Amino acid sequence: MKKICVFGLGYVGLPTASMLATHGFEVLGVEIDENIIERINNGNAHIEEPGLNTLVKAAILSNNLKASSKPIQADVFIICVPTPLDSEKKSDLSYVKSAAKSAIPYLIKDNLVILESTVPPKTTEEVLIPILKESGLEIGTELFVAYCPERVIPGRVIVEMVENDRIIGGINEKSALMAKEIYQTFVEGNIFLTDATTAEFVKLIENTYRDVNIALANEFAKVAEKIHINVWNAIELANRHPRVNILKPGPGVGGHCIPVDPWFIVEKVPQADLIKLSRKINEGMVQHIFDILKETLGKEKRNITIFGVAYKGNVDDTRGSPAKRLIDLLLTKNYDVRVYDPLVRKFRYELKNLADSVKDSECIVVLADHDEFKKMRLDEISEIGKLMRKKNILDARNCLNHEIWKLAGFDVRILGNARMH
Ligand code: SAJ
Repeated sequence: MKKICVFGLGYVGLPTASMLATHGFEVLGVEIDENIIERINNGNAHIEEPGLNTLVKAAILSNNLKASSKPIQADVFIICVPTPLDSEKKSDLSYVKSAAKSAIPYLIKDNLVILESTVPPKTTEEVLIPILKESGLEIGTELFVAYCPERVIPGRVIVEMVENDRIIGGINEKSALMAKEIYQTFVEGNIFLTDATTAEFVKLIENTYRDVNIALANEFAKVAEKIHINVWNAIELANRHPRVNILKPGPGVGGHCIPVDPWFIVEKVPQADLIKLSRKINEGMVQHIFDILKETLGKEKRNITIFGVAYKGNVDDTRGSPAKRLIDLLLTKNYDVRVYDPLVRKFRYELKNLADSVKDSECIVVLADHDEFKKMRLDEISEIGKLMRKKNILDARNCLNHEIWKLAGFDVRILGNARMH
């Protein structure tokens, strides 16, 4: 049975290690956090993801998955560690470098090293390979290297890890073919082979494409407010065109990928102006939401309630959430802010229950389109209204049933719909 060593047991590494361990490989997951190591060895996932806990349990019970702080000799080494942005919007590759360095003593002839982490173009060639050369093995003939990005969407990781097409970039054809042999044991989508730099670039342009199109939707929303139309109706009608798919305006772009990946292109090619401008537009939506609030409530000290601090609807993840920056801004401008999110368990600001979050509030701002908000009934909304000092609501996701909020006596405002503010 082939042995695989997976560096990083996070959002990508843990599902990948567990999937491989239940598809014929003996897998060792290398993790720096001792608590995570212990939880996984007890068969428990530390990440909320549908189906992941079952997969981890099966992998552990099969004895083909173990978590540890140290690597072992193996046939394949897969690096799935985080690549965050630093304060200058540059990629922090320190985790990739330390994972590669920790593998050096264990590398032997005919090993394969696969990088999955999202990285700037040319990282495999210019950063990873120079480190791997310290093994003394001849790259491309004795040691094989590939880049294989994931494209799973949080909330559907297990399904998409199997169903999505996969791109594999080898530093040579043999490396790509060796990597394909590993992924085709569980990937039911098509597997496409290319070179490492192209594969790195493919991952970045997928997410950058999304960021630029979200920026376009946000720009349409701001234009619509100026010309007094409802951007949501306009987008719905425009998307009836067979070749148009305009995305949704919102309070900004969160998550640990979309707001990050475009900067990896700009880092390599600073002339990428449209990519930079799109980031600026998306980051600027927090200020735009604040401006609508200020215009609605006036400047004096006001009580605001935030509904939803997750980075998007129906997830419990707050990484990169625009809610953090809006709350920071409101607090610096002397607003009182209370936060309610039915899914989020930990957040930098105190999370209140529903009643306490709206008590004496003058405006609710919906930032995440959780189903719970969409399904609120008239009687619940009326109860909320009774607790508030003023019945205003700003729907930055256009996700509510506005008619029943108006029935309950609320002034309803919607991002991108000037008629509603
Ligand atoms: N958003 C909008 N308007 C939209 C779509 C999204 O404002 O029309 C916002 C969301 O509210 C959220 C942010 O953008 O704050 C990102 O959400 P998302 O659903 O677009 O992306 P993620 O981060 O959950 O997952 C993305 C996916 N990439 C693409 O759809 C191209 C996923 O396939 C990637 O694997 C993932 O990034 C990743 O890990 O790279």
